[in-house]
Amino acid sequence: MFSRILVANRGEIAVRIIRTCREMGIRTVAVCSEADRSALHTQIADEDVCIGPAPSRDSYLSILAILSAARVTGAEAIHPGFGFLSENPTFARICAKCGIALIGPSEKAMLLMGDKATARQTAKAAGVPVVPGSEGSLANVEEALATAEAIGYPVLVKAVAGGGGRGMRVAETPEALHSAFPLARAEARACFGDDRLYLEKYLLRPRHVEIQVLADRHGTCLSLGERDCSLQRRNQKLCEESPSPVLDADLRRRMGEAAVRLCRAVDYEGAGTVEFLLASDGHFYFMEMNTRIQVEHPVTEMVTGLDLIREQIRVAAGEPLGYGQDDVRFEGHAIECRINAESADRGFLPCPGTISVLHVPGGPGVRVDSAVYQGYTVPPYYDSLLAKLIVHARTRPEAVARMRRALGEFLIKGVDTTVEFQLDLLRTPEFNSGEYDTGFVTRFLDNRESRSGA
Ligand code: MV4
Repeated sequence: MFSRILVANRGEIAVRIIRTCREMGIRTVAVCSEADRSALHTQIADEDVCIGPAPSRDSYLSILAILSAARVTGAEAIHPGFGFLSENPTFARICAKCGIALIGPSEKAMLLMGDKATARQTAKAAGVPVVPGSEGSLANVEEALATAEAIGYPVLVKAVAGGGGRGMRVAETPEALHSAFPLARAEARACFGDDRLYLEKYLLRPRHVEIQVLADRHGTCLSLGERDCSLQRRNQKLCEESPSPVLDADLRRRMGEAAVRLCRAVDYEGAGTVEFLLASDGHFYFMEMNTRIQVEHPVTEMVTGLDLIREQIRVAAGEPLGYGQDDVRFEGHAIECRINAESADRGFLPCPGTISVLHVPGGPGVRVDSAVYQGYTVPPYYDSLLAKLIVHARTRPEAVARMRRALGEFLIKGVDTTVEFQLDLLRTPEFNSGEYDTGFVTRFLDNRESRSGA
């Protein structure tokens, strides 16, 4: 097992990783930017190295600075968390060359899944259902029009280098596709430096249901069940839950088996997430795979009783998982609400500043993953996630009641937060019945604005 791990991240996920390392008796090295010298992750790690100025590109995204920090502190492994370098195949390759273990999948798996057109083809070849669409990337607008003609409108143009919804365009007609194609291409080139596009049939009001997978290098690959992440605003997840209110045991098994087939096809190692779109008729389709630990992983931890960071570290050190699919048991219901430093009534504008008062909820079945403390100043340079509030209870209605109670206890002063907005979402009939889809939050917000006369 590793004796020292460098955590190449900041905020709540860095704190989350350091906590597990401490329980495993592994020493931790935090890296921080000049803006994060008083951040919690910097303070609680065994050692810390300042790796550069506040902007991410000069610190948390600097491969050279991070590998230098690992070298000088003698770290044998790096945990990348999520975002930043976590899905960067170049970083994976350089870590391997330097003899430093990257806690995550291989460069090859990152390359195959990072290219969304290749990921689609790999899924299809592995017998995983994909949305009807193009084979690989589209050479030109004529090929897009021919593909759309074959599968029928509406269609969705997506960037091969995209993911998470960036650079997508819907077209209802050939005329619309004709004008959307060059716009999407320019956008993809500007955003990702890669203008390749692919096309899918646009599904109406699907749910976003993702499968957590875990694989070791000894041939064990397991599904840890699903998370329903349909409550999103502009591709930002707001609230996630497991189990999904709409999956039965049979659908769960079939989606889990499909996710495991894809992972086996790319020799996947570690924790990963296979995202599916679930149509209202019960058909599910592969969307993309995330080759990292995800923000919402605690939801799966609560229902399975596993520590996913611990499992990631064990697998990266070469240990076998030591249990099989039948040993994975799901208990109760878990919900996560993301609390951001944002003004919900100003279009979710980020709201950095100093937290003057902080009271964190507690009590039975309540977990808070956060890196803030009273007196902490939220810097303007990074994303605005302040805390993840996770509850676990025996049934969904009990979990919802527990989340309401816990949100009501949360006291954060000095910055605007999304606590009240989350309470409003939890009061809707759609959330309470579990009958919501990926369009629900936008419809809810549109209604709300028209009511308030905005
Ligand atoms: C789709 C779709 C409908 N049909 N693809 C948005 C995030 C990105 N990962 C893919 N997304 C979508 N892809 C097809 N063929 C609808 C969405 C979508 C969505 C997906 C998940 C969660 C929220 C969403 C909100 C709007 C659109």
